[in-house]
Amino acid sequence: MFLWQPRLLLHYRIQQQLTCRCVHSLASFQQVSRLPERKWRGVVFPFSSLEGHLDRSVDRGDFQLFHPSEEDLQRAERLFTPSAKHVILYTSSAVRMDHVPEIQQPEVCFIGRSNVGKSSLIRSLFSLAPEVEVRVSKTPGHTKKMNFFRVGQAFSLVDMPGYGHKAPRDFVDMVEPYLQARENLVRTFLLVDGSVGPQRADLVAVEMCEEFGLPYVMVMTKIDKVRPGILLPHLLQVQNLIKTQTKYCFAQPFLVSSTQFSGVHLLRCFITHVTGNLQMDSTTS
Ligand SMILES: Nc1nc2c(ncn2[C@@H]2O[C@H](COP(=O)(O)OP(=O)(O)O)[C@@H](O)[C@H]2O)c(=O)[nH]1
Ligand SMILES: [Mg+2]
Repeated sequence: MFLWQPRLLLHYRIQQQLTCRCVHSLASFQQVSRLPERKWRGVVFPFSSLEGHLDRSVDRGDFQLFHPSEEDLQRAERLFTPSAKHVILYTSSAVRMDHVPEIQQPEVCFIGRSNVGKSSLIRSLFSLAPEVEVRVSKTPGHTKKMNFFRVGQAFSLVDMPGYGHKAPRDFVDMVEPYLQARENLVRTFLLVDGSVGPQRADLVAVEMCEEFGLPYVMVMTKIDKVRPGILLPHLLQVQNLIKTQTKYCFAQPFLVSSTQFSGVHLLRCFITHVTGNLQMDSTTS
């Protein structure tokens, strides 16, 4: 019996490694705020790391419209932290509007080209609840269903099938009717790959949001993949697009990296705010 114990221990450790869904050290604002000031500001407000590379003539105002305090960020984080009374979970998937769950709470949804990083971003938003199952695929067009998540009684969140490569029908059949008919939808997040900039399919999505008159926000993903010299022109392209061709888009494009957690805390706070769970005095949305 004694002889078997080390093996049992090893077996237990391997099992633990297989089942352990550890929380990343940058996942929580509370942890990040312990970093040196410049570093945590760079993680929480990614624009602050880019600002120095911008020409002086560029107006910085639009990039910092939503600028919550540390206290707001902390309050928002509580909503993304599960407890016995505040359960965060994947609830269901739907392929048609008549399969969509009836929900009273405000809802936000994430749309964008296949592979832009929708599921990864949702997984990092929910990283403080690692038991929430968000599937991230290696193959483009994997998310062919609308996947619904519930954050306690506060709001629900939807991961949408991607448009573009291999998935145009899913988009027309599911996403468009959803966007037009969903009454509790308070904000749509349109994701654009920050490492490649806006593509033709993204412009079509912008036109669609405008046609439907949806309040939406543009989010640039994968900002860790490229250096500022490449990312900045893409950001300015998006800003110009918002300024010149949109009426319903929030003026500030958000920047995120799901792998580095950059911009994720800020986005949590914005979602908390637009779903009516965080009152703020000094910000426009
Ligand atoms: N470097 C980097 N890769 C990312 C990031 N977000 C997503 N990816 C990768 O991009 C691919 C597509 O991501 P996924 O979330 O499945 O995209 P979706 O099809 O829009 O849901 C995956 O291989 C991810 O690992 C990011 O912020 N940084
Ligand atoms: Mg996906």
